[in-house]
Amino acid sequence: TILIMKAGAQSKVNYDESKVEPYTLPELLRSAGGQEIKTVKEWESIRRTEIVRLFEEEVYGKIPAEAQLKPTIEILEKEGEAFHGKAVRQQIALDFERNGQSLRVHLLVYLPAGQDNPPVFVGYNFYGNASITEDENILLSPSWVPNKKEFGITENQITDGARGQRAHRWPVEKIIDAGFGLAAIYYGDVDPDRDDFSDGIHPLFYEEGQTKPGPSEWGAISAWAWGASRALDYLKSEPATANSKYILFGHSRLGKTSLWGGALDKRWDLVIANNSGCGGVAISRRKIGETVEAINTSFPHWFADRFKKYNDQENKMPVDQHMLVALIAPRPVYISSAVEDRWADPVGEYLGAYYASPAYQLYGLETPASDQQPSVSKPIHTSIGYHLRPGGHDVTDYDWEQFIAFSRKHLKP
Ligand code: GTR
Repeated sequence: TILIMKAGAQSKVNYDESKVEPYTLPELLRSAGGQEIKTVKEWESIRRTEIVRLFEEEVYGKIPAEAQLKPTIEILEKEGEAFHGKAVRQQIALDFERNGQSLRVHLLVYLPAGQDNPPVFVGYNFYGNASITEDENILLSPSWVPNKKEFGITENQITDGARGQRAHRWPVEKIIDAGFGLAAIYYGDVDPDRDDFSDGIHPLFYEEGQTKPGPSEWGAISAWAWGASRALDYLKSEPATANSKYILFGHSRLGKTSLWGGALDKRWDLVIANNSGCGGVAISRRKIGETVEAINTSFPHWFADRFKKYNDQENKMPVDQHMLVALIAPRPVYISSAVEDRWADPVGEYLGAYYASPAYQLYGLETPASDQQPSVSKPIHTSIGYHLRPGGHDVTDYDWEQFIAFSRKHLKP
């Protein structure tokens, strides 16, 4: 947890299942005009489009159309040897320029040596690419980062002290051994995670005199979703990965990001959201753990401004988070929860996944059989996959074993 809850919001936290008030979810397969959605065609042409628009306008905020901007590419490292020759390391800078402003996004790519077009996990990290593994050759990003003494970060700058600090969340060598590539991006390169809209990608698209996005325009989560797609543009332009399958992975706020990114960009072949909680996969109407009001209070910059009107008004939302998962159909999606991560509402995370099933069923796909959350360490690997593991808010080897097995099963060539 990077930011601490502001006083007030925290006092109302409920963890008691028996205090969940009865709620009705917005209907997934009925259009705003009342039409029942019975076919893939109706889903894709009518309802899906409506739901994307609702999430854009009411929740995450719309990405400007001009943002499909092409960066200048600088190859910082072409072919580094990594993991005793098992992998090839590449480091790339994507330079975006507009309105006299510029933004540099660093991409770190590991590909299994000698393997053409491997499936690739693409994931954001919290403390810079150098934090994900001990590899000393990883370049340090100069972007703003929240201070963290234990990582040697005291002046909002990543230093050598951050190297390898998050290696336990990124079993890079195991990923390589399993035949997958990994592309890593520091999320603060795209938009520093603070309530400040003068930095990151947003200012490149301001009109004259504008200082922050409009009420229905992109917050930070939309910005991060956008950035992941720009990394994908690059990877798809490279012969070594042009025909790869792409898995968008994210933990926590970055799991919220992977779901929204996966919904917006159909080129993601598979989407994984770990411990994504409120604003991710958890059903907002349950109000267990983090609520809409709590998240909008602690992180006012994550969502569109308009999302704040649903503070303590979840029943007025035209969407709930199962509809976000449904937007990923028919592509496989994997949701993971942790028993002690109660702030993210593990039961609500399962239900968010489960209630997306009707969209997947339109495509004839297999979905979880029961609305009862599976027991601990009993993963489900249907088109909508899910597991609950012991422990707290984190990414563990067990999680990665499931991500890899699920991806193998569903991305067979
Ligand atoms: C918490 C926040 C969660 C989650 C988490 C994280 O403070 O309340 O929504 O995003 O941070 O990203 O680790």
